[in-house]
Amino acid sequence: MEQTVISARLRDLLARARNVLVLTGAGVSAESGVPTFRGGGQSAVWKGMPFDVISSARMLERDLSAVWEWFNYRRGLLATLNPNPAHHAISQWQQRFANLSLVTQNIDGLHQAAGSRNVIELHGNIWRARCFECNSRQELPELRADCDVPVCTDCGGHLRPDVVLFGEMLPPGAFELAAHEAEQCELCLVVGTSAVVYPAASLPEIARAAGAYIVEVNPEPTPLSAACDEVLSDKAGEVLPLL
Ligand code: BV8
Repeated sequence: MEQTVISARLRDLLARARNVLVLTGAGVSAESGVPTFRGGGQSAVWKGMPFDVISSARMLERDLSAVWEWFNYRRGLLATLNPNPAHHAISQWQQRFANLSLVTQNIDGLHQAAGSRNVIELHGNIWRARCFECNSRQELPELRADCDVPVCTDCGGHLRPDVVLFGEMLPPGAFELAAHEAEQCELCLVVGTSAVVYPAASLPEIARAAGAYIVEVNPEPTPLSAACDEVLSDKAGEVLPLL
């Protein structure tokens, strides 16, 4: 495989930039063994259901225990996996840039496991649950074989995964903060996302409109590629440590 070419412009920006925004998707965790989503297109990901059906607000209303079974399965898988060189490279950038904003669509917690702090989790976190009644958040243990619905230790109400499902609003303030950082950044790195889920996919567009240099890291082209200043079409775990 020929070495990924990093342009002189990007090298210079990496040397001078103060405000850097990194947006990540499932692809940054692929080399850790976390399955990506669209790799499967609209095909079924769980018991004959496409991803944006089982992970939807409608499914939560219709069959909460099925949603828990799906997230228990994924937590069981994630419990055996570790951050990869892409996660570690990004966590080191916190010391490198004056203001590094890390915005992720991932719910796997691998950025934090690699040492990244103040991660803006646009779509929540699989290791937490939230109470329907009192809205309190609770940390979740690794493995729950059963699929019945856990109850809130504060009020006894039913808990739900503390993730953003399709058709649900993002956590209050999360997107607004990310959009603000996108407007301020000089360099925006978009790593491992198919850039089709909104409003997350609008962040690079906001950064670009504000004059930032947009770099995509993805072995496959995406709807965003044509709008990028530079595309590093390779695996994040191989490219990010080179930057
Ligand atoms: C909302 C948590 C307001 C749950 C997730 C505008 C236009 C069209 C549709 C909409 C729109 N606005 C809203 C919508 C609807 C919807 C949406 O965007 N639908 C899509 C399908 C078109 N958005 C919503 O519902 C959002 N909410 O808008 O609320 C509202 C409310 C009420 C009514 C109306 C509006 C909420 C969206 C969040 C849903 N929750 N996750 C869970 O995980 O189960 S989304 C989930 O899917 C992820 O978080 C992520 O966002 C997305 C998956 O995308 P990626 O992460 O990019 O992963 P993917 O597999 O697709 O791609 C991986 C990429 O990595 C590939 O390109 C591959 O080539 C690359 N790759 C692979 N290996 C590597 C690699 N790259 C680098 N290195 C490697 N080694």
